[in-house]
Amino acid sequence: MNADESVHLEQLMFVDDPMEPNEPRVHAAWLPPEAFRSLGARRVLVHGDGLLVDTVLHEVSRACARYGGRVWHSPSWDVDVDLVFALRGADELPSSVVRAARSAGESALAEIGDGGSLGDEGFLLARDGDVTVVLADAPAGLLYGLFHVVRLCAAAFDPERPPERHRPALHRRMLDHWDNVAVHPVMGQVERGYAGGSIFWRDGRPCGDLARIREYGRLLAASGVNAISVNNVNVARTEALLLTDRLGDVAEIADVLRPYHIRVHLSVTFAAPVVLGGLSTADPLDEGVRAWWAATTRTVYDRIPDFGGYVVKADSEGQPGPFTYGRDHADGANMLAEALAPLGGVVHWRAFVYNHHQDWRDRSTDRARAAYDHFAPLDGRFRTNVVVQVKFGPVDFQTREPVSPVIAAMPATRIAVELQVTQEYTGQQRHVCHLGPWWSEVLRFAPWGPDGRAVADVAAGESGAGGGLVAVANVGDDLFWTGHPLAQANLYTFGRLAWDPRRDPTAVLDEWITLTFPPSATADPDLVRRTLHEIMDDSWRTYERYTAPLGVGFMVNPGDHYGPGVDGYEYTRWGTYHFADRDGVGVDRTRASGTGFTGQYPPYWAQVYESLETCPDELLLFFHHVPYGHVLHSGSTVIQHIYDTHFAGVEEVTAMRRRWRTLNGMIDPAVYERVAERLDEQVRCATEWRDQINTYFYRKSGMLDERGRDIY
Ligand code: GCV
Repeated sequence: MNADESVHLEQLMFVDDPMEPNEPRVHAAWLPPEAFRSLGARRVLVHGDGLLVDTVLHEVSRACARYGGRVWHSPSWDVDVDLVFALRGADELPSSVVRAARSAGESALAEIGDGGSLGDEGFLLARDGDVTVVLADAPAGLLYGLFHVVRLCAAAFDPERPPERHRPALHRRMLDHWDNVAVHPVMGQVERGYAGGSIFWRDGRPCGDLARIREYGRLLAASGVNAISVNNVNVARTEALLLTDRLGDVAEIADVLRPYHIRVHLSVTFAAPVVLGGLSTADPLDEGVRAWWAATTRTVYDRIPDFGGYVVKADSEGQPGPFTYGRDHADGANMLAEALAPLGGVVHWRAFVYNHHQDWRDRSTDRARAAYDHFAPLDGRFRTNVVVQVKFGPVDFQTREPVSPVIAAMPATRIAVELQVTQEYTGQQRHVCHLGPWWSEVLRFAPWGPDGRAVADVAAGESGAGGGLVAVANVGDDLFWTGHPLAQANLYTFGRLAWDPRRDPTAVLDEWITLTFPPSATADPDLVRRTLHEIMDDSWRTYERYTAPLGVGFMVNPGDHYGPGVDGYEYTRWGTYHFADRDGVGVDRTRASGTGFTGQYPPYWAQVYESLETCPDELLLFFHHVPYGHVLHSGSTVIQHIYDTHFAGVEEVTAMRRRWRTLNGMIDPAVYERVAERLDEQVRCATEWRDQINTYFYRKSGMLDERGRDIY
């Protein structure tokens, strides 16, 4: 590639206009200007009013200014157009094209059936002769319809395109930022953040780059996300003040994100009445405490009328909570819910509660049991604006875990399922690990057995009243947002699966590839697409192959959770053990002889997991302690499986790096270099995992690799 081509590629991939001229530019991620080419070359009519319609208008105008199209906003004369965005309730216009477009939209909706409702966020896309029509009941639907047109590119204008209606399966599609306002002495600016500092906070103050926050909102809206919480669930002194003295800082973020239909939530400390209000107690049943929360919450809504609500981590890993006052989680959550209810807010109360002061000698305590033991008995006691937010697995965002039994245990409670986009345990954005297939597996899992409802159905709830899907965010102030440019795909995929959990994650990845690496911006689009799929499609399973085997989990370095530390947590208080000895490995969680965790599942899975005959290989060591010679359903022994997968994992990573190198000169050089550098680290780290895991189990078991490969 010559220098001119390189400059050209760079211009196509980076955003310049929304950024302050003196700020470092930021990667455009899945919204490069080029992705708007097809839309921007059209004649577009936008009909409707309001903040979000203005956003649509602004986006379309910007695209048209760049690519030669034209835009009209509710014109009172007839115009020839290719594309109409119209709100169903907007005033009639003396424009035949709008009338025709609307009536075509209405007939298409009638054809689709189901009362023709598009809801608060849905939209219809239909063709009317030569015109593409996007119709919505509410402005948010038009915004989502706009990004759908962007994703479709030329296909949005295909005369043969049948009408389609889109409505999100889940009402709340939320990202939790574990961003600290003040730099934490151990966790830094962003807890478990792998992409530089925070985009919201820097050294105790707002970071002030509102243009960047706006750009973030834009990206999130294009993926389908509609809510964020702006600070860490571990709330320290400075962060606590966001609720009161520093509410203005939160309001500023809310103002910037509002045009992209993103509601802001806040993590609060349960001890706020004491630490901020000067009360002597935070007892949820105390009248003074309730009055304090009610008054404080009213002040929040005075300043941020569309405020989403509170996120709370209570009685967990040292955070304060109702236990101090002899109350339970329902008492605590309901008190906050009571303050939020009249104002339309919700409290996301996290179920990540366990004893982090365990004694490893005590084999009867099982961290996996904890969330269920704490929360299942409380089902039916939570107010309707409480959302119990449950990590998808019973332990802690591992590369492989069973689905948390809490999800099926609280039919009378609104449940949100929590995923982790930030790659705390999945390579920390130094490794390629595309999580879409893993999340898809979790969301499709049917906790009551194959014919029952899926996890996604629980999160959606009856008539959409569920708690939704939440994930810990992975962005920072890094040039590429996510440190590893390919980790952007995880953020995008989260939003798209939250919108429609049934989507094929590979198709979502393909969509991300098309947007992020527009075919027109590369000399060989097929090579780019194919190579990215080859590298990313199976990368989560590759990561699993070279790390902790067969669902046993952890085995990471304590503290930073990066790289192998097979016995790192084995004798600690955190309750994450593998119990490997000379004869075997794994955690006996059966009812027959172990901790009884299998009994927390509805009968179908309780039975499947209980029995060695039926327990799936990939979760074997999560549920059972077995000898190294135990034969898996795959036909391999446990020990040979460990050796084989670890050698295979490193080979796959080496192949990823080789494949990536074929893209040199095909894509933006900055992206190329960043990924290349991270793949070198991935090869190094995967090799370290392979050698430590294989050597550890060889030394424990004394059993040779049947293929005689190097083990130390
Ligand atoms: C925000 C894990 C992480 C912690 C995190 C916690 C949580 O334990 O290591 O950093 O704290 O999960 O989800 O609250």
